[in-house]
Amino acid sequence: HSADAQRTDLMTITRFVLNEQSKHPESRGDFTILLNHIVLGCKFVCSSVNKAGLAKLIGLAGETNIQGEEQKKLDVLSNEVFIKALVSSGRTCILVSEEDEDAIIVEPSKRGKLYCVVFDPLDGSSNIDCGVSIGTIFGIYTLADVHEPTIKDVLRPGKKMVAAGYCMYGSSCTLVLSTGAGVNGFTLDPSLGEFILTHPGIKIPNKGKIYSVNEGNAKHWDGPTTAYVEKCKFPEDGSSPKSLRYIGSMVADVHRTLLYGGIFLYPGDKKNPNGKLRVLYEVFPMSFLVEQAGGQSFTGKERALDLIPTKLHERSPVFLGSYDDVEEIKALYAAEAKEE
Ligand code: P6P
Repeated sequence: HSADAQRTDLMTITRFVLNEQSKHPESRGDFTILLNHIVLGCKFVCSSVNKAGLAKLIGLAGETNIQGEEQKKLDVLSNEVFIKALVSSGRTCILVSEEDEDAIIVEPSKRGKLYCVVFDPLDGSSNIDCGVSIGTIFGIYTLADVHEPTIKDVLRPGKKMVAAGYCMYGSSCTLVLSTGAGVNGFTLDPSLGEFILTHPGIKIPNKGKIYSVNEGNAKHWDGPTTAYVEKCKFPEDGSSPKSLRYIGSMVADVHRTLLYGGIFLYPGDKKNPNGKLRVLYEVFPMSFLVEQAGGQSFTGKERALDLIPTKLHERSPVFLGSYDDVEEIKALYAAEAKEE
């Protein structure tokens, strides 16, 4: 009987968010409308990414298609789709995209009073051609009051975000979302065109057996990162070494970390003291999700969500994942700071 109940009681992301909304009687449904437009963008990108391989085969991607139009690169296409979806929601006032140097101030007639959205429309897009999972990452701030939006409305610490999420385009299309009350995962059922709740209440294990870092940068790492990775490989307490899993696509590496536990590191190094990952639309949203799932995220100096960005595309080192694993690397950075 329970299996039948499961099959007929489909919890779609729309129903889920409406249920959340009903807990806030004062809410006018603006967030639900915004989220529905983000979901629409994810569905479109999912279908385009899945066709990309095929498009390449039939000579569409990158060359002129049968109408003689230049086929857009997927990351450019995804960016346009999300900007159009977010603007047409009528609930946004300022957007920041990894693909656009400057913030996008929504024109007044289409401006909503409430939300600022920062996003990477297709993170890891260099992995498309070899079929590695890629994803969209987004974070949402609200404006305190109605005013002419400026980038000051998005240069705020990640802890001020009201929601964050990612959509991973892989063997299945999975959207993981937090609105500040835990983390939930939804999988797209293409036959319904709906995201169905498949991972309710994601909790990251307190300690994991996996570390995830690009070992190819080891030559340039600082002392604490070098010491930590050494401990993962040659533990002194007789425990077994951790496994290394590194996909090189942040959404895939973070999704695995959330579900299986462990630690994901993109440290700074001598070449790039701030590492590679962007604060607003990679570090903040992923840190928000990991904290909501019971883990933590650290920059090498402070809690990642406390960081106050000064530039839209600023980078930061990040160490995120299982609470106890991140504690260990925090202790190594604290010890180094004490010596200085
Ligand atoms: P590296 C993908 O290009 C990306 O922005 C993230 O998705 C990923 O975590 C990182 O860069 C991989 O960087 O230097 O290890 O190839």
